[in-house]
Amino acid sequence: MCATCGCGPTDHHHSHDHGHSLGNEQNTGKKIVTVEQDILQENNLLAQRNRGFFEGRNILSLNLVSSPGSGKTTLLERTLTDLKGQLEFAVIEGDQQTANDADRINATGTKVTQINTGKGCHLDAHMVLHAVQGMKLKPDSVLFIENVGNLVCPAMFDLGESERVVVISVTEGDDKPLKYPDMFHSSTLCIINKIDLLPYVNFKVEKAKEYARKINPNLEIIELSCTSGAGLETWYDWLKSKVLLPV
Ligand SMILES: Nc1nc2c(ncn2[C@@H]2O[C@H](COP(=O)(O)OP(=O)(O)O)[C@@H](O)[C@H]2O)c(=O)[nH]1
Ligand SMILES: [Mg+2]
Repeated sequence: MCATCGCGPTDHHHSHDHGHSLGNEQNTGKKIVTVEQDILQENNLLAQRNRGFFEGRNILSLNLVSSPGSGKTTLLERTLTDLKGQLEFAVIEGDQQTANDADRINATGTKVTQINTGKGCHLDAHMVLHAVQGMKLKPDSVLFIENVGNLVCPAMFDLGESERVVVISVTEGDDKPLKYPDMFHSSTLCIINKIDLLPYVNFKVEKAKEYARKINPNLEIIELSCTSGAGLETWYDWLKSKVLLPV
């Protein structure tokens, strides 16, 4: 059990090749600190295993985190379409229910695996390990992992990713970095999406950047719009620069 959100543990050790549906685990409320430490410790070990797998194959793995609806899947659809033939991609989609996002990714012709977390509000390293085992990922490729939409719990769960990318949209309010600091602290890049809507909302880009850098002075920030295409080239340049990094 995640002590922060009460979602289910990864009590899920049998080997299998089906998608995950976790939930209905008991919450007794006893020894909650110990339980959380144990779960995070186990998660961290598996995350290191994932990281070794990715590094050994020079796979750039990006964990996309955000609130629901900030535009993660749309950003992936644009990226996979615009960079088709330039980079090799695969995607893991995380949602509590449905394969809607996997269907959207599949329509771009990209290899995708959907994980359904049931009552769980985040992906964990164990789920990613299983997904990856069935995906036949190519070396020197890019793996996008779209996490469950939630700015809280995914921050605690290392998936073994190379980088964490937090996406916020201008309809969410510019103080999100201050309200959810763990997510911004643990990310390398912050994408501010939906800038086409700036004329209609009370979102101050400079304030959002100031708050984000107050939490994480090293955070890189890219403003873009998946709808208009503004700023996408900067995102693609960032992506390509990461892929070219030596292992
Ligand atoms: N106006 C505008 N809408 C966007 C933009 N990016 C995504 N959306 C819309 O935001 C909604 C949620 O997008 P989605 O990609 O499903 O978000 P996710 O839950 O983070 O994966 C959809 O209706 C998208 O069309 C953008 O740059 N501008
Ligand atoms: Mg999505």
